Amino acid sequence: MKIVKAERIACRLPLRQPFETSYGRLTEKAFDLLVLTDQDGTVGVGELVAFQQPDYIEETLASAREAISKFLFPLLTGNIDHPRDVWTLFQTVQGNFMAKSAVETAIWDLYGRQKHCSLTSFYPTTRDKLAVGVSVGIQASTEQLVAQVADYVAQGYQRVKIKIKPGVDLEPLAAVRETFPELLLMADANGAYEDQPEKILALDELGLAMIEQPLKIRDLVGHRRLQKQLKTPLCLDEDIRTAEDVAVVASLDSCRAINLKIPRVGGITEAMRIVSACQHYGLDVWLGGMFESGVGRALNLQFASQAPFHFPGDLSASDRYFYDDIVTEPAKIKNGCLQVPVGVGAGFTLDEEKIAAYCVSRTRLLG
Ligand code: OSB
Ligand code: MG
Repeated sequence: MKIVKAERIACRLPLRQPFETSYGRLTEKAFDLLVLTDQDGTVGVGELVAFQQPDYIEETLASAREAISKFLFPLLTGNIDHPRDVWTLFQTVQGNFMAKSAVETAIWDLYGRQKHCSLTSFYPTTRDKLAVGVSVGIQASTEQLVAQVADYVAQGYQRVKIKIKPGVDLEPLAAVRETFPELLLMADANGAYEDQPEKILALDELGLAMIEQPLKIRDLVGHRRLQKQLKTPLCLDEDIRTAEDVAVVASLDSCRAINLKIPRVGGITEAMRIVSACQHYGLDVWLGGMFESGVGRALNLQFASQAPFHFPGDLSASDRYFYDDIVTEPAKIKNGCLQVPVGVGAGFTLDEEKIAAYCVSRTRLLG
């Protein structure tokens, strides 16, 4: 294939509830759809999920847009035989993972549509529905948190992740644990405990499935030290960008699990390398989220249908995040599961009316 046309559709979807983490508060999700067309008129779409602030990782929507138009598109001028080749082409650009992922996943989607098959046909064994979890932001009070968790449990979510920060940790988590003794429960600190790791040790008796990224990015030795003192497995999120990072954290014993997000690692090809590395080193791997719209969610559901993803991911129904979505069939929860989309490519169909309603700007980038 040869990419002859590219358009960026900037969108905003308001969130049903603000999402609070140890580093900030999100009230709407701004994202771009990257629409690529090849010489035969086949279209592929990728989602740029970067946030407006560099508070989760270093990339932003603005930095990723610049990386895409200035550095990544110029690498796509030739013929592309297979989407795997994009990974190789992009090796000359350092970092900029979410930018790379937006382009690479659009090319995978285009490739699947051109071959009239679902991207699941490029993955090893797959499931048709997935047990899913939900990530709950920091709430105003413990009562509100317990009520929120009860609501999600009633909706069928099979695993609950709770955002924590110093001072909003042991008490709310213990209250949830007391109300739901059997719940598959975990916590995510987004790196907030660098100066007080002892507060993480205090969570060790709650029977948590894991604790995600307690210490700051790159403190792999600190994570190793903490893991040694804990029964609860640690999980790394922000720290894992490549399969080589998996080799490092496995060798150090910094964690026992990886939260894999396709955009954080630069796309599907690197995500596959990471799954293989996790299997090689015996680390658990599960699929995380970035408040994706229906486009990124369909891609995530297809990817997470692979056998190694047995632990329910941050793959929630569209209505957990948004009032409305920009695809014709937003993900819905049924018996605690989401269906893996079966359509061609990444399995979504854009809803043009909804895109017109939530689009902020359209920019022709190529052609
Ligand atoms: O740390 O996993 C995280 C959302 C945005 C940025 C970082 C994280 C998250 C989540 C929610 O925890 C994931 C989701 O449900 O999409
Ligand atoms: Mg996380």
